[in-house]
Amino acid sequence: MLRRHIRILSYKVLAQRSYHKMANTKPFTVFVEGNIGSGKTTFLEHFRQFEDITLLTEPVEEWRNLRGWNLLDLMYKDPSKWAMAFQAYVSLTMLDMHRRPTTTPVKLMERSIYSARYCFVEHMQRSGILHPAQFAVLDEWFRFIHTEIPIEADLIVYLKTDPKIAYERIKRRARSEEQCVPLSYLEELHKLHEDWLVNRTFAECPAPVLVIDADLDLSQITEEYKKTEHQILRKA
Ligand code: DCM
Ligand code: MG
Repeated sequence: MLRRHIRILSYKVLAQRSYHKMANTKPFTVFVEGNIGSGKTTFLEHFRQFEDITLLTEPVEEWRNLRGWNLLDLMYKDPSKWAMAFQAYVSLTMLDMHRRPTTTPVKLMERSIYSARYCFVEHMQRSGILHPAQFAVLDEWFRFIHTEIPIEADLIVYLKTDPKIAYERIKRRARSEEQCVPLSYLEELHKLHEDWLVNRTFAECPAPVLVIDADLDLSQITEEYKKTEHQILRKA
């Protein structure tokens, strides 16, 4: 009897130990957030030089090719018809990225399920692109994911950009689907990012925020990116 009791106790200790081991191996997770054209991909590329870091770029190619359909293009061409389907698919693909197992101690991820909800879906709701019933479905999905699936972040890097600069960059990079994007859309998205991450007047912020001046051009921005290395790679 006593032996059995001891055995049960030692199983418990082992279970606790392996739980702590798992907890300790959870990567330091960073979301890179910012407007369209704020340089998120360039920021991630800067970190490619380091070992022991997992870089997860936004799954734009999946949005451009779902069984042959370009949802990104459909959404920009006819938002009131396609915004719902597009954002539903964005949520699914982002959730897949959040849950992707990593073996490195640091994980850097372009955007998150949070910015999808608090910036893009929010804009589509406020501007009337989404019918209130469509918005309700997306919001219920978000709430369910948020409460049932742990999506944790340790840091948010916010690439703060003047919408006019973001607009010029979008014109320059010439992604075909985005050529119709007006400056006013970028201004509205900028305001939502600011309210969410800086002013904190809207929605919860899932991690501490590091604000980067992302207006600088490519020759100077590397210096700005370098300033974040310490916090992201957590060197002593
Ligand atoms: N996008 C969107 N809704 C989201 C996430 C992204 O409409 N929840 C769009 C904005 C861009 C494209 O996808 O046109 C890729 O984003 P970026 O270029 O900012 O990485
Ligand atoms: Mg990008």
